[in-house]
Amino acid sequence: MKLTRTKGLHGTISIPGDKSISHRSIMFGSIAEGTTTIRNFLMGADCLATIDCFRSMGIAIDVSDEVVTVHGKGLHGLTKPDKTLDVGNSGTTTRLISGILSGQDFDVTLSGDESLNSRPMKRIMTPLNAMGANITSVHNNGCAPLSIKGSKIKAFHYDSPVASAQVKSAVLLAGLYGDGPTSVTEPAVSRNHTELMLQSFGVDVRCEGKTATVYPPETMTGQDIVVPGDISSAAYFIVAGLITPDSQITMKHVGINQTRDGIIKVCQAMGADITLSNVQDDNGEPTADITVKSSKLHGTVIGGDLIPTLIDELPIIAVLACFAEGETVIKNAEELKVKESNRIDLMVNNLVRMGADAIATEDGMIIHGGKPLHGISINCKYDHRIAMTFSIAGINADGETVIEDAQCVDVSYPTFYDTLKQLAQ
Ligand code: SPQ
Repeated sequence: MKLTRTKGLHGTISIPGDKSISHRSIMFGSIAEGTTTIRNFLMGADCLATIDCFRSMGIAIDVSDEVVTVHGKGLHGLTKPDKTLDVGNSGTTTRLISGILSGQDFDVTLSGDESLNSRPMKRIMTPLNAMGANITSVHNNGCAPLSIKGSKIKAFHYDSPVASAQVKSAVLLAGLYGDGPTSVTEPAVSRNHTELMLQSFGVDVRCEGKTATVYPPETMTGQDIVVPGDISSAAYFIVAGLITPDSQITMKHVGINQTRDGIIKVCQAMGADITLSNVQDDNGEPTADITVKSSKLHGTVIGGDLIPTLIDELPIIAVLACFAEGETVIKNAEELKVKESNRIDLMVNNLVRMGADAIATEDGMIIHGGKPLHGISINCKYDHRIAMTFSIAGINADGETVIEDAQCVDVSYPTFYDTLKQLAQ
């Protein structure tokens, strides 16, 4: 994909469904009784991997343009797949499904692509095995492929060392099969879609401060779900609208759950012209239309409890910082190193190649904004968020930017380049 400077971005767009919520809707629909319908489901490669995994375990899932229908078979209705489950590039699929598979009465192996199979899995193996699960790393390196032998699950409390929704969700989902309540306390609250959606499926889930507790249900009941637009996908156009001169973009029906809305707070702190309207609620998930206009921005400090609320947006926030006056510091974000790529290194190295004043730190980066960027050719290590981030940088840089592996945007935003083109017309 080749990108050059764009004059201005204008228009109103809808944003594809939230990836985190789409995954969970398939998983919970599969282990609920009856039918779950899902509208605005994200047809990205990661969520399609989740569908394939549950189909391999005997769940009928109908996919049409308008609606995905999951014919759930209840908490104990999954059947042993006849092959290794292929989780593709998706950390969410791997970690959440491991929680569910821990409590089944069959054994399974799961594996993904090269990037997925190098991401840390001990963070879920440790608490799940402490609950009675039997999960081993096939190559004994703490990574997938994972072998999971179905086991009896005990009630458990986990003090998680990391603010991670995937760790929290893995433990809570195994807890559905426990012999008593299971709780997780996090250092900072991570996204709470698992808690909210389990509640809507009829499960007793209680949240107090940084602790979430699940009480094992007798059954779960299929639901009708409307997936909000993904704020992590909207983030590229939020930033594009703010840094591209002469722009105004409205994004309809975007999820603004307060465990995900850190990017809005950061934009406000940097002086952005960003407004929210038409605030609504879908199954406990708040949504709004977000409008941004080209803005004069200044640097800020991003760290602490804010980090889990914008962890996936930090690459595009780094680009925002390049167009802000003064210094932006991103700290407490060491989790960026264990995503689809090492997002600290990949961001800083390539921003510097484009002419930015950016340095990597142990737990984040420091950027001094205001230096003009120039186009380069970038290998994004097949990380969808890096590809979209440098595309937005590319339309605000001199010369030509080439995204070598641009197709990786299919993981979370297959129509990203069409939408960018539409806004630039
Ligand atoms: O699913 P995957 O590959 O881990 O995707 C990412 C992403 O950028 O899309 C992370 F690389 O999102 C995670 C997110 O970082 C999705 C997620 C979830 O749905 O529970 C939670 C976050 O990860 P974590 O480890 O902080 O819980």
